[in-house]
Amino acid sequence: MSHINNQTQDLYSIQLVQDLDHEAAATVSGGALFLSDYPFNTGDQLKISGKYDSFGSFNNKASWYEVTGDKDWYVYANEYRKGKPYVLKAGTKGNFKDYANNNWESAEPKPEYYPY
Ligand SMILES: [Ca+2]
Ligand SMILES: [Ca+2]
Repeated sequence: MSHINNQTQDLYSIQLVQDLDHEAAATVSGGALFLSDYPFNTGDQLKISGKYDSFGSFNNKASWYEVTGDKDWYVYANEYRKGKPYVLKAGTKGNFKDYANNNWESAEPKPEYYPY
């Protein structure tokens, strides 16, 4: 009985360590993508630090962005990162215009190797 309990605790510990590693890795390599509803970082804001299948109520709202950290980000005009990604370069910020304005619905840090 005590053997089973120990095993359960071990598995839990392992899971916890993996989660921490995951988060630490994302922080180091990904930075973050900041979005706001109105130009010049005004209105509702959304901070993204990993893969997003959908911005939810923030879909088709972003009119401004800032990329912190040293990784580029991909944003998509559809949910679930479908279609062609639009690249937001590391260290840049600005207002979205025309097609890019009020269109983004999902995002991810640019993968190391992308099949495009
Ligand atoms: Ca907007
Ligand atoms: Ca859209």
